[in-house]
Parts: sequence; C-alpha cells; structure tokens
Amino acid sequence: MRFVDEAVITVEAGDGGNGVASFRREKFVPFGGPDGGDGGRGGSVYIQADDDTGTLVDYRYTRKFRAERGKNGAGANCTGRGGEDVVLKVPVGTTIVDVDSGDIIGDLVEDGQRVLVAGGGDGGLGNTHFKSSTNRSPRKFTTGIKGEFREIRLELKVLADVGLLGMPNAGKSTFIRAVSAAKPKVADYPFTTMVPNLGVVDADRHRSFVMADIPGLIEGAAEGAGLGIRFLKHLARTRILLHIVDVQPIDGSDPVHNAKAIIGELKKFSPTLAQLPVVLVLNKLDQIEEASREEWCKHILDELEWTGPVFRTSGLLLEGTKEVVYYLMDQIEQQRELEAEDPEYARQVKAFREQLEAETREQTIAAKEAYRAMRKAQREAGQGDDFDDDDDEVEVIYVR
Ligand SMILES: Nc1nc2c(ncn2[C@@H]2O[C@H](COP(=O)(O)OP(=O)(O)OP(=O)(O)O)[C@@H](O)[C@H]2O)c(=O)[nH]1
Ligand SMILES: [Mg+2]
Repeated sequence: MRFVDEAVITVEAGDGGNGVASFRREKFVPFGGPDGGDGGRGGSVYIQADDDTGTLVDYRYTRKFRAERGKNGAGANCTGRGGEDVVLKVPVGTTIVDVDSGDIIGDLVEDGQRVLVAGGGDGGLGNTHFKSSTNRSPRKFTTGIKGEFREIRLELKVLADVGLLGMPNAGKSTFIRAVSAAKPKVADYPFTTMVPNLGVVDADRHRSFVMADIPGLIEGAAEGAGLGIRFLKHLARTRILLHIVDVQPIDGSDPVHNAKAIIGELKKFSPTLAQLPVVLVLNKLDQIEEASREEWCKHILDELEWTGPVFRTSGLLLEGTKEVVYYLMDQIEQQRELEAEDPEYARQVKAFREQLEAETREQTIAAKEAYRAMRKAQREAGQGDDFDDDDDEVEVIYVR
C-alpha cells in the first residue's frame, strides 16, 4: 500500500430538488386546490475518521466527490426523496483545511468522528406553500438551493505519544521492533524507512503508548537533503521525542556532530517542536568494548553539554530498552494526569499544540514549494527525471 499524507480534493453537495406546482384532480371536486410537494434535500458530503484507513492514497486517484441531488417534489403533496449523503473515510489524525480561506474545518482525532464539509441544498417549495386567501390556486413554486462546493486539503499527521528522531541507520526501526509489535524493515543502509510507522508499546499489561518511527534526518534536511523535512510534521502531535544516536556509526562519522546536526535541523524546522522534551538514547553500545563504553558515553554527553534524560541501549540485543519504555510510560502518564487535573496546565498544553500545528503546517507547505521549485529548475536545466513528485510511490506499514 502507498502512504500518502496530503491530498487536495473537491467536494460538492447535491442541489435541492425543485418544488412543484400541481393541483388536486379528483372526481366530483371541480376546483381542486394546490398540492405540489417540496423538493428533497440534496445529499451532503461528510468526512469521517476511520481506524481501518491508514493513508490518504485513495484521494490521489479520485479527487472529486459529489453527493446526489434531491428529487423534485410531486403532486398529491409528495416531497421529493432526499439525495444520498457521501461519507469519505480518512485515517485518524487527519486535519481538514478549506483551501480558499485557509480555515481549519475539522480535526479528526478519534475513530468515527465526522465533520460536514459540504451541506446539501434545501429542496424548493411546492405551490401549496403559496396558497393564501387572495390566491387559492397559486402557480408559484421555488427551485432547489444549490449544494455547497468546496476545495479542501486533507493533511494527515500520525498520532503518537513518542516520536523517534535520528540519523538514518541510527537504529530507530530496530528500536521500535524491540519495544513493540511493529515490524518495519531494518537494513544496514540509510533511508530504509521511507514512511512513518506506528507501534503500540506495552509497558505492562494495562499501560501502553504509541511510538512513531519516521524516516531519518540528515544535515541540510531543511534545504532538501535526504528525504528533507517532509516527515518531521509527524512529530508535531507527540509529547516526547526520543533521539537515537548511534555511538559508533559505520560511516565513521562523529556521533557528537550527528546529534548536534539533528537538533539543529529540528530547530530550523520548528523552534516550537524543538521545545518538546527530548530523551537521548546512546544506541548500539554493543559495538563498543565494555571497558571503554562509559568513557565514550561520557565524552559524547560532555561534548553535547547534555543535561537531560539519557539512556544507554542496544536495540539489537534488547539491552536497556525496557528501561526506556518504563521511563517514557511514566512521563506520559504524569503528563496525562496533569492535563486532567490542572486546567491551567491543560490550557498551556493546548496553546502550545496549536502553535506547533500552525508552525509545522507553514513549514511543510513552504518546504514543498521550495522542493517543487528546485525540481522545476532541475528539469528546465535538463537534469533530474520526469518523475511526478506528487506521486512518489512508497510503501506503508501501519501497525496500531
Ligand atoms: N550492533 C548493532 N547494530 C544495530 C543496533 N540497532 C540497529 N542496528 C543495525 O543498524 C542498521 C540500521 O538499523 P535501522 O533500525 O534500520 O536504522 P534506522 O534508524 O531505522 O535507519 P533508517 O530507516 O534508514 O533511517 C541495521 O543493520 C541494524 O541491524 C544495535 O543496537 N547494535
Ligand atoms: Mg528505519
């Protein structure tokens, strides 16, 4: 399956059916009164979050959606049948934005949550409505109202409590495999992971949280290097970032330099996102001889001037990973409790999230435009391929 996290579609509700002018025709009733029924209401278009939908890929193929028109009214005071509604299913975590105004129409964060995006037009009135003491046989009726039309952008951001952050090959996917049932591909080359993957991490039987594995970041990502920053927005709805650092990269690069580069890219992408709590994980410790491990870790931490939480792990050998899980679970529970108990804290969190959403949306759109401009320039210079950037094919593994 392909993973698509953005799509622009048009939605058009059904027009209302027309009212009708009709008169009663009955045996032995010489002057039958008006009996023209109303038109039916046009069908509406709704968008609904659905746990079984993991991507917006369908909206890349079909981009226009129309609901049915209401039927016209008929004689004998028959109201026309209403048009059928259209319900479009999207993944949980989809935000719906009106393209013209830029307004957010809805943010679907729960399975089954639904929002109206285009309202069906009301049916017209039949001539019965226009009967009066002075006009007993009105010929007047009204036509149905047009259904609403809108161009909307669907934006998917995965919903997770913890987001993995790190260089390609740092061991992010191995880590999520170690702590959850998610089984993203692991390989010894960079950019193995091309799309976000989610895994449910069970701390124990009744306590769990969701972790998101996203593609690796490299220095210069903000300028489009590697896969760029298009996936960073998927960290915007997490509470905690888990920064995985390979203590002995196979390419001989310096872990300190790498870690600084990641933090730098994060800040460049969104200063607000960079304010999320970061937990550092010094990973692949099995690569270093036991005797010099601690010294090497201390060197890295000193160089980074790291004062935050830190763990030492081997994702491959499942060493130290449980401790990380317990720590994260405790932090998440504390945050959840505070939010439930302290309205002031909850208000601050909400304001912070709103700012984060706005900032990541802006950045993602700007990055996309810059990328398009770069590709266009490349093509015009006869470089690059004719590949349609909107249709890049990627595989998704979506475990929740
Ligand atoms: N020795 C050792 N190797 C590891 C460890 N964790 C991951 N690896 C290896 O490092 C390589 C990269 O691991 P991945 O989990 O695919 O890394 P990633 O961060 O998801 O990489 P991208 O998806 O490319 O960004 C693989 O060959 C893994 O087997 C570890 O703790 N110790
Ligand atoms: Mg990976």
